[in-house]
Amino acid sequence: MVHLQRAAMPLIIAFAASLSPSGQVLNGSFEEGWAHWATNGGITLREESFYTPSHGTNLAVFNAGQKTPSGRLTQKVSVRPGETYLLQFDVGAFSMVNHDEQRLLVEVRGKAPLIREVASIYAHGKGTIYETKRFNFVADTNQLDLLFADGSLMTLNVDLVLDNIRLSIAGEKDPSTSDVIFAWDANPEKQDVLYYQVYEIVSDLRIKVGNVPGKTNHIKIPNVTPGKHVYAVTAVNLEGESEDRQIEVNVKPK
Ligand SMILES: [Ca+2]
Repeated sequence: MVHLQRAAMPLIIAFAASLSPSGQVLNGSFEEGWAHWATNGGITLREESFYTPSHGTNLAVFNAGQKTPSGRLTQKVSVRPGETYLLQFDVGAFSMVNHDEQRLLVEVRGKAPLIREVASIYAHGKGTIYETKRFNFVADTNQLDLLFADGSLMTLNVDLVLDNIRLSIAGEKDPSTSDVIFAWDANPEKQDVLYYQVYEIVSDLRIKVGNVPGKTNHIKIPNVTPGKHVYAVTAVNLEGESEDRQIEVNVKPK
């Protein structure tokens, strides 16, 4: 018989820490495929090809190949109750031929629905176009369901795309980022500018930063990451004419 020397026995023989990172969407850019996501219906994972991702190499594509708009994507996220969060994602439309609308239904559910929105985007007939959408909510429990579902009314020769989903505590800044204030001079001969549209140009993509009214000649772009960024401002007047100017900004690391 083997006598165990009790005093030599460890009190704890196995110790595992299971940390579920709080307030984060995991694999929000789909670089690990569908890891951490549940999917069903007409949704496919695509690599960079004729679709352009807004971040990394992979993206989610809804209703590709003229499928019915049935795709759904869900993830459970741990959060701190009472905290205000910012949900951001890049919703896009892909078409080589039309300017049709694609719609993404966005829900965040805790004990109650915290966000229930339709994110709309129009294709530009020249490939993929994205717009970054931002929604704030206050967590009402410690685990939330995120749901993204295809709500498009048309799917012929147009697809809905989604990339770069991220969650952060609202108002909390990434310390490496800077705010960029970007100003331009209006042409004094042209008083009829209705609004300016500001875009960031990332390779061949235009990602909308915001619109400002025609009387405003500047925009503040918050939380810009270090490195080179190219922005474009388009002035649109009553006659529907538009003019485009581009500028490169080099944000220095802090
Ligand atoms: Ca991606």
